[in-house]
Amino acid sequence: MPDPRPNHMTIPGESNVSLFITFEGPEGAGKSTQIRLLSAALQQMGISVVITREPGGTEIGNTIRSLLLDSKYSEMSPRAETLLFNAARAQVVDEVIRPALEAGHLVLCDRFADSTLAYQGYGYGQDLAMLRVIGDYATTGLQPDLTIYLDIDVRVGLGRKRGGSAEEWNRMEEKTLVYHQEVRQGYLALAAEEPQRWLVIDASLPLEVVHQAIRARVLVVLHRHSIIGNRLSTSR
Ligand code: T5A
Repeated sequence: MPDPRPNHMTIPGESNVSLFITFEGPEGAGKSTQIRLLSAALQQMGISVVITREPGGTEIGNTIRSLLLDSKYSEMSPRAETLLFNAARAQVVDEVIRPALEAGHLVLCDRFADSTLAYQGYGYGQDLAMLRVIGDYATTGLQPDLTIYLDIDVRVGLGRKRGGSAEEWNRMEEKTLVYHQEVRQGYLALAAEEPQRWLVIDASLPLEVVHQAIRARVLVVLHRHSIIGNRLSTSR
């Protein structure tokens, strides 16, 4: 079924920010929900936000997304899968993310290159060094300023998705519980390697608690970049 979400969305406001924030997590961790809440808070502060996601974010990316998630392609090789995710990534970097950062927007991206390290690297046991080289080629070296990792027990996350509107699992969701547990452990290892970039949050907590934790950290990053005074703290 075609995905009704737009490729990307711009919320107008002040455009002197140029910050790149990514959201990561196992299935059903609550990334899209938290991106909505954070973008609303940023909008209240008058900050211009561009929201996008992977795989997708562009017409080409969405075409690749439908290949990647189609359960009919159960025989897709991990290398083919890796290259397709990175092809979609290269397109969204060139078409959406870099132009938005150059125009001074704050970019929120639902998954980015760390997803490939977690899912195609830790999940399948593929060589992480090789994946990093391929990822750097796709992103032209673009690194997030902040990565928000929503950590959740994979059974709980998959259960949330099962309880949602999806009638069928997509190809990635169908993989075994063991696979998804490897992905989660991979994320935790990546976060431990770069604690200054990653914010790890217990995503089993209530929505508003998770949102407040994210908001507090984003406020710190905005202050650090001398972007705001105290507008975020007074906006709610
Ligand atoms: N992938 C992706 C790779 O393998 N390699 C890559 O390089 C990339 C980029 C993408 C798939 O591709 C894989 C990862 C994925 O398997 P997708 O459909 O985009 O597929 O899947 P997700 O990215 O996982 O996105 P989802 O929209 O499915 O999950 P979210 O965004 O994490 O969760 P969300 O916000 O939709 O919430 C899910 C449900 O939980 C509830 C929500 O209301 C919703 O019903 N919820 C909560 N309930 C209780 N408490 C909370 N705190 C809650 N937060 C949310």
